[in-house]
Amino acid sequence: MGKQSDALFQRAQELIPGGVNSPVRAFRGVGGTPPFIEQAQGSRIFDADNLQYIDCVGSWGPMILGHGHRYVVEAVKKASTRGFSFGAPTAGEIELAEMVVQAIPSIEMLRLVNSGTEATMSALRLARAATGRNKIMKFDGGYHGHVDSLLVKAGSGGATFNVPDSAGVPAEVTKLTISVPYNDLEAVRKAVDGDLAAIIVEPVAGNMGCVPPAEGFLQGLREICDSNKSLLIFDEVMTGFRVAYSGAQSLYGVKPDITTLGKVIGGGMPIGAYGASAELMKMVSPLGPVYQAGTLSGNPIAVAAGKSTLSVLKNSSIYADLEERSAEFAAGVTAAAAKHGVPVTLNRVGSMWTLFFNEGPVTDFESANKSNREKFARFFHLMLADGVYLPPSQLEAAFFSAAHAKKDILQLIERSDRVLKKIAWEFEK
Ligand code: HOZ
Repeated sequence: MGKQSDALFQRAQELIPGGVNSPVRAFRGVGGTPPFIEQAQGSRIFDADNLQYIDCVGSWGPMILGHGHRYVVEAVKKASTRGFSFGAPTAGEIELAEMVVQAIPSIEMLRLVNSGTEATMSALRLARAATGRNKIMKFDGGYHGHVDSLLVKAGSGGATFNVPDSAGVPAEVTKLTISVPYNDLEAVRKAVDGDLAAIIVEPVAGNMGCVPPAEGFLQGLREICDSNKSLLIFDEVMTGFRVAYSGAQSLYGVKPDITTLGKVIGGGMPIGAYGASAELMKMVSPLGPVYQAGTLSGNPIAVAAGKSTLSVLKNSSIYADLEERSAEFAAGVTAAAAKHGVPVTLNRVGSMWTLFFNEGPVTDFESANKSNREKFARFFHLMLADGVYLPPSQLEAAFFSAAHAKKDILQLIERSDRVLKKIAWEFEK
């Protein structure tokens, strides 16, 4: 990287594990030194050496409007002049809750928390309390934050660094977690039993790279949960207000019992939420016996960023535009790969996508892991050198924003074409 980033990374490694506050950022999935980011605007990020990149990470999902959207910046400025945190209720929390409830019919009530991890952890607690059961089912390569009981065959960083089951989690906890292959209803049916409280699923997997649900998969999960009297939890931290305003549940027409949210609903500020029917949510303290709390929950600045982001997204043509541009990108890159004879699979749902370096189809963790990681790393670094910032792991999703103009997409296709030509020359001859 540039001199400044290199120096900062050296300093950071003395003080912070791996020099980063979230493992994948350390670039260990691709090698090399991460650029230290100084600022961002629209579709671009700028590092400490003033190098500019087209940003395809978007802070891992939240920045659907692009960086520094005028309206969101104004809302945050205004909120911050009123106070950073009160630890007391505010009108903004009701307004954000109303926006979520209006957008997502399966949610009648919700609780705001500070991260996706808190949201999924709380959703599991609620599901266990509501059913009086103990077991949880998840999917191989599915990642729902660093909740103890969900770090079993987990995707994202764990899978990137080959530690899908974290140390420090008691076996007594993980023995209550069943993990089966994504998109495999037969495996789900075989593993279900009378002690299963809930199935938690990313309705579009985003932490083994982007892997869409097979036709009928989510409907099948709904039916299995209904007949087994288990709850269905959609982890929409990534997909909520991303693949559609009303989330993946509206896109695929399946209603979960509990939904977790994060990322976009905070517009880039730390936030999370879990929501469900009023009947279920009334089990949460102080109304019911499920305890969950947080000093910074409903933080007024995060709420202001979230509200302004959702109000720009609502009734806009943003989702149609994102679909059009993302489809153009996918077609351009796939054509370039075919032209140069590089086998790839580009998985995409709306503005969420991953380029895998194998023939595919990529439908689950096993097929995602068949991607040639060496080629991915080379692709990543050549793109980075050409001013494109991609997720530094094969097992993560990339994101476009409303600020990615047609011009950006054309540049991305052109740069991918150039890079794929080199990859073909280096690997395929
Ligand atoms: N595990 C996160 C995305 N799946 C990455 C978070 C981060 O590094 O910011």
